[in-house]
Amino acid sequence: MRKLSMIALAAVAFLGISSSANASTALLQTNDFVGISFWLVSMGMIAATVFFFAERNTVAASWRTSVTVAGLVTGVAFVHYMYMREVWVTTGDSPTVYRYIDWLITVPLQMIEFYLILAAVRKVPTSIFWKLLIGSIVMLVGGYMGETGMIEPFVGWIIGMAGWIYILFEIFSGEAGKAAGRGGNKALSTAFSAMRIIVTIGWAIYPLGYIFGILMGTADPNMLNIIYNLADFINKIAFGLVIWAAAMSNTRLASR
Ligand SMILES: *C/C=C(C)/C=C/C=C(C)/C=C/C1=C(C)CCCC1(C)C
Repeated sequence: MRKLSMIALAAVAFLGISSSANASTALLQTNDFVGISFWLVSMGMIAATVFFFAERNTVAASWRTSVTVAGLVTGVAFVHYMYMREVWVTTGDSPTVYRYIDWLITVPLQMIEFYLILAAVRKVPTSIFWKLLIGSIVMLVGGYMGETGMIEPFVGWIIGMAGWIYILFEIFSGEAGKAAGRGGNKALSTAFSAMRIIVTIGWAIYPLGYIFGILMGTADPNMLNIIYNLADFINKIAFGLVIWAAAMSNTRLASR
């Protein structure tokens, strides 16, 4: 297992080196603050990925998958950030396709996390995951169609909001919320409520980015990307750290 995670680490590091080697065509300018934010978030993502994979073996077996998935989220995002920065620095356009492909992979992975942390401590139906997945897809397809002009941007925003509100309903008062509310495990309820706060407050940054970057007057790619980058930094790294912290405290309790 140790060996496997070292191989994963080496692969991620190699990807990072090879994609930054391609960047020689366009250099980051000192006043390109959006471009700088792409860099900062990329480095945060790779650091978090290495951290989660290195830590996965130190937590109790039932939490390992959750920590692995946290590392996959930041790892997938890291690779996309290298490409997104490239698009931004060379063209000054929003890397919309890469952004949404990244979300299409990482948001469902995070929805799996809700299921996994529940499943780490009790028996729960998989329908919890499927419902959250459907909400995510509606949210992202709405946003993508609106941002790319396939449909009226405001209509896309409304569809996206509907998907997000459905997810919130599920994790607060739907099946997932009820399963978490059954109590009994301190680390689980702490992690679940922290993840809930992230999906409520942290995720609210995205529709705001859409309002400021797409819906208000003329579209502003600077505003859009700086807000999305900040949101990704919080919602991927902090989300993973919350899971890791719960895993650690549960592991310590179990070994006492
Ligand atoms: C790691 C990436 C994450 C957690 C991305 C989350 C994205 C959202 C919560 C996006 C939400 C949107 C709305 C709620 C309405 C407008 C369209 C979106 C897609 C920006």
